[in-house]
Amino acid sequence: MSHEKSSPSTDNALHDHAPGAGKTKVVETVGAGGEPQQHIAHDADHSDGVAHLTDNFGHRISDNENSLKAGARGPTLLEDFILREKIFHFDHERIPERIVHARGSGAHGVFECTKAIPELTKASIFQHVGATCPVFARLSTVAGGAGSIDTPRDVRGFAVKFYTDSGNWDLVGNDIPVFFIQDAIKFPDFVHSVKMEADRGFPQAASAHDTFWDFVSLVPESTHMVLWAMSDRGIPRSLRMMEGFGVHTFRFVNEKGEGHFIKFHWKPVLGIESTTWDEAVKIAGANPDFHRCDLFEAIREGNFPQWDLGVQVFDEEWAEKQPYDVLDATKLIPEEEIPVQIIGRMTLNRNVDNFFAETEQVAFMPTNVIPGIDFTNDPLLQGRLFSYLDTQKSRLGTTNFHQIPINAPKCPFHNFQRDGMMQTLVPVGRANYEPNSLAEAGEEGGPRACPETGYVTFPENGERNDPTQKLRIRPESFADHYSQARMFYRSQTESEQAHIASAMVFELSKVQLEHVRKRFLANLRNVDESLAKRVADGLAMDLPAKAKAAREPQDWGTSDALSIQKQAKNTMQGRSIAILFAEGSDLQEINRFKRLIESEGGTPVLVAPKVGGIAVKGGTLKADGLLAGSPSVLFDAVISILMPDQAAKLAHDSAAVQWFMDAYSHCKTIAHCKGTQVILDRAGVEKDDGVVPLDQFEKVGVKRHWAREPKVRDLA
Ligand code: HDE
Repeated sequence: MSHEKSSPSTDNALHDHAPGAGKTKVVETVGAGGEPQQHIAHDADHSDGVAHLTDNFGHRISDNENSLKAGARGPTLLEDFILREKIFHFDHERIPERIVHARGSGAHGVFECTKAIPELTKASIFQHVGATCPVFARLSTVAGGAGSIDTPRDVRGFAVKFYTDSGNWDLVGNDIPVFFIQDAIKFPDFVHSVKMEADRGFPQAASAHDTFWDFVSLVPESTHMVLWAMSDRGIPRSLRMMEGFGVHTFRFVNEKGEGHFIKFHWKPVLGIESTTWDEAVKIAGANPDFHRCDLFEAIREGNFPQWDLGVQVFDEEWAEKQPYDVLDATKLIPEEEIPVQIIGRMTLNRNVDNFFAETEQVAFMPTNVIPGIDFTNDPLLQGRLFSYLDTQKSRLGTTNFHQIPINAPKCPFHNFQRDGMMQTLVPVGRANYEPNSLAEAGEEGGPRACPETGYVTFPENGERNDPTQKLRIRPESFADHYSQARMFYRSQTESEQAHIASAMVFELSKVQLEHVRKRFLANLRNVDESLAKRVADGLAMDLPAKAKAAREPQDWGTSDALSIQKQAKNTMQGRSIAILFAEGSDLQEINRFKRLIESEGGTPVLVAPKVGGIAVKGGTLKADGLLAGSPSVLFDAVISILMPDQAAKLAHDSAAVQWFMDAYSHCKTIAHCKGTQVILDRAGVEKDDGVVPLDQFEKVGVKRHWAREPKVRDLA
């Protein structure tokens, strides 16, 4: 892709103006013509080596402590433009939060093509192995507001903006491969039902309430996704350990104009990991920003999270033979049927400099596609193609949101769009329309359409369809709402199935409308009778009659790719492991474990009853976290190195006892010295494959010991 010369129509005069002519921090972004541009990020004036505080128009401020008053004790004057500008700007700091996905964390990174696929797509980024482009990813929860907790039971958004040399490509997906509804027209209803209830304004960031379950029980197509949300996928351990999915069927188009259907997948290099529900709830109290901190700190420490991008590729002929419709976003394509081929890798390697400017103002749009990637007729996707552009205008306030650095493409862009609020480009000349012949008079004529390289829509968007009819109907091929939900449930391990049942019991126990619970149970019988029975028993309810299914569900077998536990990785990589110590603990031993964890790519965290510096055998040691403030839910495994007298003391400290009790009941590895036994006894921790002496830690590793679960939780 050639970098064209900047057209006068989009010349950006921003770069040489900055408040106070300051020279503080220079941020490089991309100009309208694709050329790098420098913006001065701070409003400080460094011209004589000192940072001078100024107002937004460059006037130096003499006093930032006192407003201007008529007399020392008199009224504040309206003429105090410094005070008024400061308060005025502050009053308008907030913009409307996203109606969904308001809570999110973002990071910059790079995408690299690892397999060239020109036979499938002409997308520039997939033409050569080793081709790279910058990316920005925003990972989010869906239902809660911007300040809500990171670990509710919820779907997670997985949005990636690829700044390619042929324009921005936004892959705006989720961590679950299917969706609640089939048609965009139901989205406002669905979202209203899951957000806090309209009259009372609660619950925040939770699906465990009447209106959500009322909606999903009335809309059987949501059942498949409800199972995913109630599974451990709904409570991820870390944003770095989630899968991502494009959800819809998209289309690749190659140079010859041939199309292939595709599904996008992101596979985390660290493996998939979730929490238990009890753990998620406790993390919310211990650190409501758990996921945001985890992502930020991992990147700051140089432990860059990575995901492989994969595609499932199939053609229309294959699609026709399936017992479901590939245009139906409530269905997935089992990986056993169409394997996922890995074509690239994303590495997030740079934290944002400013949360608001980047993570808050980033505007994702599924309409951002590049030549070689196209949509399909999925009616959910088609609705999204309108919604995202529209929402940015209300969130960011102007049609010129594409000029905000995080949203601007990093390749040239030229057109005749003009003016609008907050216009920061300064186009020169008269050419603001086309066609024009101004060039013939020696004037700048502006850009022209490019038939050879421009975006061409794939012509056959009428799959199994008669485009001459206007109909408001749901195709018959979308009618099976239960078979894949059944396949999902039956693909889970015993303990994962128990988690789904418990999650449903918990959520439905919060539903006060009895008929809603019954209706959901009646639907659930179509998924799996034993699951429905289990949930009914958990609620002490009788099973209602089975709901009539629009189409009788079928047994479609199982798929291991749907289970987290079946794919679990036993690794310290990216995991954080607590080392508990106290007075007299052996420094050498502590350091040995620290080194081991670090060499395996994990993060050791020292936890002690006091943080400032404790006398240990061999020196003084500071802790990273206070025992009472660092519950074991924050770690993936725990190690305890305590002298018997200190252990005896801690055995009477509920924080210490709870620390081990939780690590045990959350099925984590506990490696401990002999002295610790007295606390373990009080915490009810019994020996098993994961409760081991210190010297076995390396062998056992950092994984969950699910076989322990029936001992610590009623899985009935
Ligand atoms: Fe979204 N969605 N969505 N969505 N969505 C938004 O756009 C919408 C859907 C997803 O980190 C909004 O900028 C409609 C599916 C993510 O900034 C809004 C429909 C999937 C994000 C919107 C859907 C998603 C959003 C709110 C049904 C997975 C966060 C703010 C037709 C494939 C992006 C915004 C970020 C955000 C509309 C369904 C993923 C209102 C109408 C399916 C990851 O435009």
